[in-house]
Amino acid sequence: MSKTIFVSNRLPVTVSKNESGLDYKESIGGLATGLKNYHEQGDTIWAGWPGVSQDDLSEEELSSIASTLKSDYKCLSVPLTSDDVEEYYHGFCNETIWPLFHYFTSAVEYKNETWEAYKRVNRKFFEAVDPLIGEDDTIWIHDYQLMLLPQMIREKHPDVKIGFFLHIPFPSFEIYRQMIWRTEILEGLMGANLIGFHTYDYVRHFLSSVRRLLGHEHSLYKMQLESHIVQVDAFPMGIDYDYFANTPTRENASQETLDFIKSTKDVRNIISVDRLDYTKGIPDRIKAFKTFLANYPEYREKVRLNLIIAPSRVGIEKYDNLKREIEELVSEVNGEFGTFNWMPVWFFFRTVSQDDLIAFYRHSDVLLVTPLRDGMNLVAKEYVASRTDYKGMLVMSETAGAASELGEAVIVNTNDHEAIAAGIKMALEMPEDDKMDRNKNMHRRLSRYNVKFWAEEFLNTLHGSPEEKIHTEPL
Ligand code: GDG
Repeated sequence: MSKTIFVSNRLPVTVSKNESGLDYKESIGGLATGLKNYHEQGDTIWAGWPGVSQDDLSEEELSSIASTLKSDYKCLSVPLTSDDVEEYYHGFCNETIWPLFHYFTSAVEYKNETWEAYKRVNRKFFEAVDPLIGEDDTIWIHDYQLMLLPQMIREKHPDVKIGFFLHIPFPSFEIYRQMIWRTEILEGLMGANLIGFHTYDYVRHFLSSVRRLLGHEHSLYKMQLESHIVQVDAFPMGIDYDYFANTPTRENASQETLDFIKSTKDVRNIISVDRLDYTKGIPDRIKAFKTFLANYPEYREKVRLNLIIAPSRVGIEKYDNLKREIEELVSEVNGEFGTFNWMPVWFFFRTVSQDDLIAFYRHSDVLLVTPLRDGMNLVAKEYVASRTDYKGMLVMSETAGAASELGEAVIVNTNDHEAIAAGIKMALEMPEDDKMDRNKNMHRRLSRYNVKFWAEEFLNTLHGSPEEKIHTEPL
């Protein structure tokens, strides 16, 4: 019987080791929640690194993790050493690919050792997955950590269906060509039968790099190679709309969050939610809020910015410096504009539960999402879906993938603080019926193109089924 194998760097469950033993927790993030239902119901196996280095574990712990993941979660553990994590994940993935693909070219580091580690770890994933592969199986590989894996699998299993989805932007050719190992990476990806991106811009950029670096022309998004046909297309990832729209706030949110919400009901609330990352544009967002308070003094004491930032890539210098920069900017705004009765910016450096997040979304008049670059940005979609009263308004930068789907939001240039300030004002003052109309349109789209639709559309296209994707946008 055929099965589907998902492969991603991290699993939908994260293992950690503490004094009382091994702990298993659901992973946070769009991919984990997105494919969860599929994985729970279908004939699937999910392969990935469980989140704890193998050198921190005894032989017994390693085999206990492998068997628990297999029996309780249908997952295959791909063990990585702390050197792998350091050189491949922190190194090549996060110091080379991540900044380059998000257009932060001056932050990119090119090191032969980390490239070697990237190849080595992609091979480890191959060796872990290889014994599972049957000739009728489908393999769906996710994201920038595993771009060499499709070709490794293709060489050994020429007839299996291999899909690849990139969750981050694919940059324009002028940016991508700066990558030293640009050809090897493209060749790795071209082992897939289907390569998916969030937007048509990324599809175009990818096809242009393939044409200029590998010489393959496409016809209607398809390229005929000697061994197989590669199809490339846009599959904008959706969210679990029903969950965000229908979860009752009061039953599931924590008392602390409900008390917080009660205490802020007399001011207009602006919220922003991100992982700590320099691509998310957090310093510019705080500066823009400062401009808002300077330009529109009538809003002082009447509005507050709740900045929720989830810790990410802790211990890495760039990220620690970013946190300090944010702290300084927050104190600067609070020092300059705060009064004895009012603090303009509230900064929370922690993760909150998904139900608390929904409570925050529902309570906020505006969600401010201003990434410098973002593959999609699911937070924007979750906010709109959670506000089933249609009374919130999204202010979003044009450089988030989600901006091409949520055109009814207030769209701004993230570098233009004056424009963001004016956008906040516009969102706060938008007439109710205008806001309702815009939100209803966005709700219709989000409920139809939800995460289930996304996964099914990708897999149907990969299988070349009758529901195969029909192009709606020209290249
Ligand atoms: C990558 C791409 C693309 C955040 N803080 C908390 C929390 N979250 C959840 C959000 C959302 C997810 O994490 C973040 O997703 P994003 O899409 O905003 O961003 P990335 O993590 O950078 O994801 C991105 C995505 O992949 C999917 O393809 O959209 O462009 O960079 O679901 O709700 N969840 C909880 N507590 C938090 O504190 N529970």
